[in-house]
Amino acid sequence: MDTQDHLDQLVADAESAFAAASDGAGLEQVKARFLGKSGLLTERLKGLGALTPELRKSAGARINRAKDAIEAALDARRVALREARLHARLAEEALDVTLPGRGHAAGGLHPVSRTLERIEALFASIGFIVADGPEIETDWHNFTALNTPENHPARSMHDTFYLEGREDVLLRTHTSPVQIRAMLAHVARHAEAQRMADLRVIAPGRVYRVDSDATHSPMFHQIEGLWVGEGVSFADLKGVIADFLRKFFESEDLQVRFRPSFFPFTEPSAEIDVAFMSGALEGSWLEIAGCGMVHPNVLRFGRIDPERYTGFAFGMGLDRLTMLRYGISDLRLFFEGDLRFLSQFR
Ligand code: 2U9
Repeated sequence: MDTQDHLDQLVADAESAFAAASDGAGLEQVKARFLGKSGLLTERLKGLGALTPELRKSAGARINRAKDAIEAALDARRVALREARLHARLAEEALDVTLPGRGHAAGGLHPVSRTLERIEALFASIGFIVADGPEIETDWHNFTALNTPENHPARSMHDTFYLEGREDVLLRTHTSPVQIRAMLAHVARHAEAQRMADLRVIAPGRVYRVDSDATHSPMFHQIEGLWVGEGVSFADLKGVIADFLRKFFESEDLQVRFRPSFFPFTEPSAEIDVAFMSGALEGSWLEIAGCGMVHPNVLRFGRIDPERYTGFAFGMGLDRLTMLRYGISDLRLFFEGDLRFLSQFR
């Protein structure tokens, strides 16, 4: 039978074979060579059967000690390999927590959006709802329902963008078609009622006209308002507008005047001017909006009885209001996306 030296040699061989294995899969292969079904140690155990009972006992004990030693060496190598893997991963994924942070590029609302939100909030506080509608409109909603005659210059190709090959579909030239849609929806909702509730809407949005220079852009922003109800008068219009403008410009002593004017959709109509009592623009009158009492024909197109109900409407250029509020002199700055300009409004 084997001497102790041979088993020691076997254990030593296993230890160095385990040490040579560089990963888990390799190690399991080496294990099979010693401890597998026909591994070197297993063969020794099988050989015990040929010995006498006394010899078998002591030889068996020695082989089992060798087996324990090999298994311990195997476990130690498994642990060592697992730790090496972990260290390699930690080194690979190391974070340098001392690096300076990237910081946050804080965005902000566009100045025209800020103006829009301010105006919406001011009108919401007196019961107006915000309405919107399509930017591609029908000729009926944009012109006909607004009492604009067939031969009106605004309808010409020089002023209005029509969709290619169509005469009845266009890019809206004002947000007024939104109020036409709002009137029709409002009337439908009150069809059963004895008396129609007041309709108060503001309609902000993009509008389009064939026009382009330092003070005109082919796309610009409007905000229009409409209040229809029983007994709504020009006095209400003046009060609402003057109140709004003083709040918007944060100037209680702002002067407001109404000059007679003409629009197809209102009668009478007026242009609204303001004069500041202090600041860079002090003393000069600036045109700021248009307004008027809704034309009876327009009410009829909205299915509202002009004998019973009256209304006022107004329209303002959002871009122009923004320029005045912030002291901006070139409209094109709004549409260039230059951060040196925009970041001043954060
Ligand atoms: C309905 C009835 C009437 C809206 C109105 C104006 C006068 C007006 C201009 C201001 C500057 C356009 O952007 S601008 O160039 N607007 O002067 N707008 S009354 O009247 C309406 C709207 C809808 C149903």
